[in-house]
Amino acid sequence: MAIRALVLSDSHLGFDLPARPRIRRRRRCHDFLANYRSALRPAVSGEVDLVVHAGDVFHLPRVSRELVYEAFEPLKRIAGAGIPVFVVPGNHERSKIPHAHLAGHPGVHLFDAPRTFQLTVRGTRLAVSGFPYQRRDVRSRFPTLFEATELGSLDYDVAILCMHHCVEGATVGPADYTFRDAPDVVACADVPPGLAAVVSGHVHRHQVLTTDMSGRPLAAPVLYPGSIERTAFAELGEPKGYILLELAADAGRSGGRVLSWRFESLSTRPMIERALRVDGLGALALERMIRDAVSEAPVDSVLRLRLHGRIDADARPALSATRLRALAPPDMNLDVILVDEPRPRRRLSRRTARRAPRTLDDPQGELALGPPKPRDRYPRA
Ligand SMILES: [Mn+2]
Repeated sequence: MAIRALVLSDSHLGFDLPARPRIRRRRRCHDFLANYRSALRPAVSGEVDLVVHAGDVFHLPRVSRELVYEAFEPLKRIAGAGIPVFVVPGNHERSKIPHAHLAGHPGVHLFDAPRTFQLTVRGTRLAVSGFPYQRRDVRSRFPTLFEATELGSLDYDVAILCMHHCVEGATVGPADYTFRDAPDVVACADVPPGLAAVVSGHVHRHQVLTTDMSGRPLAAPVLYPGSIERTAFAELGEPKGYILLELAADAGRSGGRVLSWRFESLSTRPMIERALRVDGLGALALERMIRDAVSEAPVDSVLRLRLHGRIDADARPALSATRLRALAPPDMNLDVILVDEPRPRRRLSRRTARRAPRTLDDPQGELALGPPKPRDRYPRA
């Protein structure tokens, strides 16, 4: 009988959730929490046999105890109902779940180090292996990390590997950037035999890899559920959701196999990016242009306006955080990028990057928590 797994990743809880907000506006943190709860619904209602969270539970390594409690409360409830939960610490939590004692439950298993958890599900011996995100050189270290899970020395019918890494051939971004042979990318040839599947977070676009770059089949499929909401405009247009997976033992294949998988999509905020030419516009004309763009977007959208051209000094006040806030409906997240300005002054937006300078006429200095600058080469995975 098939084993049913729910796999989600990159919930980025705490995205746009400042500890002490100075300004009241719609925060995107609620979008992430809502989709997190929706993604777990099939587990809460007992439709699956296990749950894997493949990393980046949180958006930042330092989060409040309240948020950790909020994240793990449904996982502990699911585990308490007899459905084991497995969690991979990702790069955003720096390979370690914060306040991990709040995650403590005999049915919630953390990959705090390379290891394998063994259990029997419907008479099938299941091995769930995994390791936390490796910051340095996962490409050369992968074989050693996998060996350290000790899966190779165990008896099992079905095995899966849980991790938080790019695998060669995975794609992201508007230009379909493809991960190839960088030190932070796992080589296809290293995907080991003896597994039904690899499930991974980190890549925010949902995808399933079954072959290497030259079309040869992988030893096991690599499944990415992708992030549960869009963390960046690079994810614009991508469906967001989670994966339901059916696994079974197979006499002819060590580690069993994937019987079926299904991507379940979640509802997301409309995300829109628009380019506007603003050369030589006065304050009034600029404000009208922004107002028109705002009124054409759905009231609950995440809207980014990319302004091209030189902006005159007397038009600049129209771009202040206060003015922009006043223009946007309360449920909209509006962001303005000055494309032709030098970098440090580009982002004058409502969602200001953490270390960015204060916005023009915002005396209190809105310093909302933007996404951290990840060390990863490409993009905010
Ligand atoms: Mn991520």
